[in-house]
Amino acid sequence: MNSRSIFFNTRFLASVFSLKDLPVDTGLEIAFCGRSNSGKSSVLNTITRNKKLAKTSKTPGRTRAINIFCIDDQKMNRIADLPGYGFAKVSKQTQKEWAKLINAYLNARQSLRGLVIIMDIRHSFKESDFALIDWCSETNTPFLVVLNKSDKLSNSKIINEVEKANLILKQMNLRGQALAFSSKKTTGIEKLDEKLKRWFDV
Ligand SMILES: Nc1nc2c(ncn2[C@@H]2O[C@H](COP(=O)(O)OP(=O)(O)O)[C@@H](O)[C@H]2O)c(=O)[nH]1
Ligand SMILES: [Mg+2]
Repeated sequence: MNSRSIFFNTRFLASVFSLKDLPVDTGLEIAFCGRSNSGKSSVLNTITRNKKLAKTSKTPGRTRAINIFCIDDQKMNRIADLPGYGFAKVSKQTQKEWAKLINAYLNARQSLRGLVIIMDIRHSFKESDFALIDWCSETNTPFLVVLNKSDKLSNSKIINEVEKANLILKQMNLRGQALAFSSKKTTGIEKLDEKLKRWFDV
């Protein structure tokens, strides 16, 4: 791990339930999105090396807000932890409201630099993940697929899943790539760190 990581001073900025409450739309923002329980908050905590930064939960569907974190006070570079989608146990109405908030965020946010789409490596590319990938494709927004919880699989299965994922993206004619990650073991942290730095242009 690079000791000069730009993410070490990341701090919580705001938790918003509506777009009008978002911090000012300048600088650059990278959104962490994915299905509920895929490990969005854990990946964020791993990349910032701060286990207490974003709340993680064993119970899916807990995060209803968009949580914004500031990684750089001067440039106002930020990470947005979006609510998880696709959690069956909340009401259809609540799911609709979350989807609406995520959609509105994606379409409104001028400072959005790229999407980190987090999936459980064992259950990747669900319909809701494809909806995000399609949105990235239509809007020409860079994205990265993070196949999290790789510690749950053997090395050969990990390689298999990454290859499968990259093939899916290639067949869709997309520039996005997939990488294996484990918040638990910090596998893949260098690659993710490098990608995010490039997006933030630092
Ligand atoms: N084994 C394993 N568990 C993980 C990993 N990342 C997250 N988890 C667990 O998955 C659950 C959901 O994580 P969380 O970060 O809250 O997911 P979110 O809902 O997408 O923000 C928690 O119980 C985490 O401890 C990982 O890389 N490996
Ligand atoms: Mg979360």
